[in-house]
Amino acid sequence: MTNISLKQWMAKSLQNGHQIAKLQNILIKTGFTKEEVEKELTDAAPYIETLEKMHAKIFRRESLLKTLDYHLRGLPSYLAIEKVKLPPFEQFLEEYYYPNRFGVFSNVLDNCEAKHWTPRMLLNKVGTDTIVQMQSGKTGQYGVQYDKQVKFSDFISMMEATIPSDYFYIIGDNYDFNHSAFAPLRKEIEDIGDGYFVLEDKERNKQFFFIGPESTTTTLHYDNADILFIQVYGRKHVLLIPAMQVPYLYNNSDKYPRNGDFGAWAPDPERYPNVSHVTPIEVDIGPGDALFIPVGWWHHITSLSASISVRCTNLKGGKAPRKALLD
Ligand SMILES: O=C(O)CCC(=O)C(=O)O
Repeated sequence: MTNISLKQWMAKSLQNGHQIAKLQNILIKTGFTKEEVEKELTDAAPYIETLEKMHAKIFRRESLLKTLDYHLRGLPSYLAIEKVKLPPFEQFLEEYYYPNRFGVFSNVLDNCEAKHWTPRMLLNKVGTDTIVQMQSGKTGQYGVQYDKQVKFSDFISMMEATIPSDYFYIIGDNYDFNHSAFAPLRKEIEDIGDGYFVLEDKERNKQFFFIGPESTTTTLHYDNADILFIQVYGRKHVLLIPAMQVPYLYNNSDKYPRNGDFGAWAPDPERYPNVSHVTPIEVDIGPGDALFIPVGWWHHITSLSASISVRCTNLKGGKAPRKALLD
């Protein structure tokens, strides 16, 4: 049996916990002889044993997450949307950051110049002729293949045309290119009160701009950082799924599920029965609101109008081994 994709399918099935006997039957139905299947399974025995152990380990970890999710549901604050004023930083750490609990905050920009931003106003700050990088023409997930450069004034004119579109969007991943162009904006957003951000050179840059028209969509994913997501202009709809519910998301490969059903958050309950255990939280945010998206929480974000948002990952806080969350 030399077919590599068939071998990969077998490995994946074993990793997902399917029984050898079931694989044997499927292979025989696919046209392999009993002898061929037996030889393959004998040759692969050491690998099969390792995969079975790996499955058992993942199963135990997922059971632990499910148990923690079950316990947390006992706390009314776990899934409740309660919009409050941004608390003093120590309180924020205790009530949101350390317990990995999401939060919706209002009036975060009251002391910031950024509260006055409109797309046209950014032109004066960034420069009309400044070249910026955006995503353009994407057909699925974002990626470098969609990076395009454009004059900032042309970008703003496209935004002002008010045609809902996911065709062009400046996102966090365009940060390397846009870093110096957007530097003048950064100091206008950092004063959100009581020392939330690390402002030393390396860290202060971890503020990423998302600027685009109505209908931009960032499909379901998680990040390996705690995020304070500040909505500066326009409105966005956000769907959030707690980190503890990841065992119900059929995600074995990436921080973005490859499956389109999940990207648009419309999973078919017949194909994905465990999804019924997921309790998504849905919230709209507008100018001056911020969302705390704790590390590992899944999110899906759509703009309901032309929008400017800033993802801040330079929050003060513990230095957890977040690299461990990367697949
Ligand atoms: O606003 C968006 O489109 C996406 C933001 C996001 O997913 C993030 O900051 O991780």
